[in-house]
Amino acid sequence: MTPKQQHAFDKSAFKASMTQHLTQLGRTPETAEMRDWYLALGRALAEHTTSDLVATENDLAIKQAKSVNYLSLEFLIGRLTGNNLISMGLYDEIAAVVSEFGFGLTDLLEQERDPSLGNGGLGRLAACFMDSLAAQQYPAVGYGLHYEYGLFRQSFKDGAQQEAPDAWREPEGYPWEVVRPDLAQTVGFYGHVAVIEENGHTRREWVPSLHIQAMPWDLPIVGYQSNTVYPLRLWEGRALTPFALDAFNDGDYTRAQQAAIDAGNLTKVLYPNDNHDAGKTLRLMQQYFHSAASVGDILRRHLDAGHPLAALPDYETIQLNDTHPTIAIPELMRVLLDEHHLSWDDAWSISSQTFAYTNHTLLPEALETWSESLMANLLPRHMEIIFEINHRFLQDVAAKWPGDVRKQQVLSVIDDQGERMVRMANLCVIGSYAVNGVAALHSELVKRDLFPEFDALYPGRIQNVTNGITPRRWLKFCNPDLSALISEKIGDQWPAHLEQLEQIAQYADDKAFQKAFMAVKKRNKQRLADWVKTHLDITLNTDAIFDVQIKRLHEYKRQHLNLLHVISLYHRLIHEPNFDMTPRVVFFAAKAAPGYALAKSIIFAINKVAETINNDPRVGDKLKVVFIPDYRVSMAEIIIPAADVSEQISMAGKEASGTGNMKMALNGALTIGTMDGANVEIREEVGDDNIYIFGLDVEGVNALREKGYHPDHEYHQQPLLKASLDSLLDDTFTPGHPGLLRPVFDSVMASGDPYLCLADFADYVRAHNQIDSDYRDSTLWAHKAILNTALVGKFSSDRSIRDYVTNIWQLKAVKR
Ligand code: 26W
Repeated sequence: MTPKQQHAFDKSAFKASMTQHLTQLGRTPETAEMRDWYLALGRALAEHTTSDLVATENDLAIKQAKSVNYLSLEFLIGRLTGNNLISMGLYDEIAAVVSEFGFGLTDLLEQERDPSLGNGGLGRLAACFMDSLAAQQYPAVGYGLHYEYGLFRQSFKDGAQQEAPDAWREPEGYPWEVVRPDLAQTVGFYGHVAVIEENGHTRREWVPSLHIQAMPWDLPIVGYQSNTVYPLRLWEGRALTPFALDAFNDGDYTRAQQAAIDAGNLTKVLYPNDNHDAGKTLRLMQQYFHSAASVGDILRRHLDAGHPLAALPDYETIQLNDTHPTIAIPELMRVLLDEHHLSWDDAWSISSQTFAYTNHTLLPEALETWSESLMANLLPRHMEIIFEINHRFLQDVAAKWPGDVRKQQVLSVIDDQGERMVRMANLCVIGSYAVNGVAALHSELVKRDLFPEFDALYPGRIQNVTNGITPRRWLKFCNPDLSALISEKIGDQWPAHLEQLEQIAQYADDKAFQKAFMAVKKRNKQRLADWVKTHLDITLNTDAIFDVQIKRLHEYKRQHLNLLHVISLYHRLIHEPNFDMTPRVVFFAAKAAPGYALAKSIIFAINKVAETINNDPRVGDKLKVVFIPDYRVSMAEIIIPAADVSEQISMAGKEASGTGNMKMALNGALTIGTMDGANVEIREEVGDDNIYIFGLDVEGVNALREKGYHPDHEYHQQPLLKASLDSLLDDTFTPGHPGLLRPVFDSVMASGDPYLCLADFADYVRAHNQIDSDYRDSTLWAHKAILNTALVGKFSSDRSIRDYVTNIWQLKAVKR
């Protein structure tokens, strides 16, 4: 079949297929409900993507080409149906089919539960990268875990976060996934290392005492207009039965029993921590399970294609998405040494040319370390291999810096100050041929502050690849009106060539275009306002500035700085008779890790402040505060097109990149932000006049720390700040219950304000005042908003992927 024939759409056959799938659900067109129709649609479409997936997998040209294997514990893919329809070029055809059955396609798409198989930025980035790999046809496989429960569902009870499990697959299963039992792997745990004598040689071999089956589920990553479907292969843990009792010695037996209970739970839940390493055994088990199954599958593909083991780096590269899959390095070494009997040097040469590592955070509490005793118990052979890697590495260090014990201490994989810990980031840098940060500033800080000695030891190894976002989901799909307006002006090739958006800059002062652009924004604001009315019963004024902060709740992201600004506006509205402000709606959406007390306190405080302000008749519709619960990809798709202002206000040096900043700028929002992460590069692209930069930069932060920072000085010197903070202590926002918001107050006072909210407050208020006045000049604002959309083409994840391909992976596109 030629590609054309393959994609020719046969409407009546497709309708028959949908009806057939309804039958399999035990329904008829007469009895079927909306959900059944959605499931039938998904399953009918999945027939096509599955056959394209298998065809892609068996494509000889792909088997002969080099592939990237993207290893990530998180893939935050969002709903697939709408996006896949766009990629398949079938959106309008299917809308017609669905309407003949009596439904609207958008209503049907709303039935899909988000697969929330990630926490935040890192997981969403992995999803954008898979999209861009498929769109540009760079051979790729994504490897992740098939969590039974995705990230918890969030609701609020009296303002406090409640968590509920997210059974995203529902009883009928997820229509897009297909189980691949023929590709199952077996993964070992615990046990001991056997020393085997063989014709004069001794070799070491791991004898695990527990085996767990890794069952792969494939989700289709459909390339935009590319006829290529790559697998996102998610491993599910299953207990292997029957239980091989005789394989255990007495000592291992009970432990293995206990472990078997864990085994059933292995891929039950996604760890909800974002940027915080909790060091739990089950998490290390998940990581090893993921790594071992993925390495096993990569080697199977490589050997099945007929390639020699030694040629692995020519055909496969393995990208480690942060340190979470680091254990894949000693696992590949173990397989090469113990199962294929390669020499250490040969195995190390293969392994160290195969792996590359991306660092996504500098926060010390996020840098993974595992206790050596825990690892030696769970993975005894891997621990030996890690020691050997480290031993050889420290010899190199000693050769480079003779007698420098401090260098050996900081570079060693083992941290032996206190309980001995394995530093996963060090293992990654040593075992990879490339390391990258995710924005220019972040990569510089990785070199300068996190890994200066590694940078000296391996010059050029640490690189930058600035993050990006897929323009298919984050403009074409989520903002159809703006997409149509853009296509009217510059044609419809921009979703695959985002730099073309630059051509709309010439319309930034065109009155008719400004009007159309702002009319689209207004409709998107109305769509969000309708959602808020329906779900939260808050009435919003769409002439107000829609000021948006949507991201995980973390102290370093400073949602509480935003909150202080909100409180200051409220204070002025009440206490300054002449105070006037442009009407504003401040939106928050954020989940807090369930064990992160301060993050939960900040959520509670935002909700209480919102309740008070929204119900105070003196405020009217000048100011509203909306906390949208259960932030997720499908919610972002509604919020982002409606944003006027994008809050990117982390303390400088702490946000590695940010990607929400890119999404909102692309949809015509103006950023208020610090000189942090990718904000720096957004400013470079859109120009100083079209972004609101405030606060201390990295040097300023360091200088202030050096000099000594005293938040109480700010408190006493800035009356508006003081008044705002004091209202957290009295009962302004918690009538009859003063003190409930004290944890937030204490975080910036008694606890020393570690992220310098108070130091940046005054300049933040100044920037917001500028926004307030600029927004009133609707021509000026339209000009700025259009230029944001026009000038952020650099942040397409297609460009990020090309950077990886050229500077790191060395892949060639395979056109199908
Ligand atoms: C071990 C616990 C844990 C879990 C997740 C530690 C660290 C993480 C992630 C690395 C946190 C994360 O998502 N980082 C974000 O990555 C994005 C994609 O590169 C960046 O845009 C964000 O700035 C960064 O915070």
